[in-house]
Order: sequence, then structure tokens, then C-alpha cells
Amino acid sequence: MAFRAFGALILTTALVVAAACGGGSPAGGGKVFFAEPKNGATVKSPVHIVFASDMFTIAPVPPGEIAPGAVRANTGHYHLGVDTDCLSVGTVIPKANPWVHFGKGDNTIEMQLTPGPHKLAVQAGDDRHATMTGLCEVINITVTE
Ligand SMILES: [Cu+2]
Repeated sequence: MAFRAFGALILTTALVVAAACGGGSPAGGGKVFFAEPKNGATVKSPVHIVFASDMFTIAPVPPGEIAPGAVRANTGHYHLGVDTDCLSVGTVIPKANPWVHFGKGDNTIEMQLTPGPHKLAVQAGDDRHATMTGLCEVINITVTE
């Protein structure tokens, strides 16, 4: 994967922020990231967004209330944050703007965005929508229309 200098700077910043929020290596060594669009891309609205994961299991949220002890290890679902940063580790991701939950285990959306620069965050949440160490990525894109 080739990043432009600007993109690499942003990525480095995101990693520093992630480390400052939780530190350590991911419990499962996994990661989540944007398959599309690429960091630094110029795109049209609606923006075709695709998430991907590595060494982390994406699965629908089980129905009903999930007890803390019933949360599946190294398993969860995607969340998209628009114009926001990664949440710190252990935070329950709000079911409100700027976050969208993908609780069915889905990995794509056509997102309406206003023209101009936008920051997108993909962050995994567990069965209780809580964030985990290392499972977040931020990219910057520009929407032309
Ligand atoms: Cu969620």
C-alpha cells in the first residue's frame, strides 16, 4: 500500500493518538481499515466506503442485552465516524452522530458527504459496542461534489 507523504503523516498521527489513548499492542493483533476509499483520495458523493479487517472477526451483534461476560473475544462490528477521531479504548461508541454502527456485520455504505475535506474513522466495537486496543483507522479524503 503506497501512501503519499501527507497520508503517511496523518497515519503516523493516528497511531500516536491511538497509542496515547490505550497503549500496548492489540489483544488479538488484529486491525480494521478502509479498503475504500484510500487515504488522501478525491471522491464524489455519495462516497462508496468499504471496511476490511485482518485477524479480527466481524460478526452481527447478537440480539438482546449482552452481559459483559458474554462478549465474544476478538469479535465485533464496524463503526464509521465522520469528521471525528478514534475513540479511546474501552469507550462505548455512541448510537448517534457522528457514529454509524454496522451491527449486522456489514462492511459497506454509500455515504452522502458535503463537498470539501473530510476525516473518516473506522473503529471496531465488541458485542457491547465498546472499543478495543488498536482497532481503529483514520483517513482523510476530499469530496468534490
Ligand atoms: Cu456498535
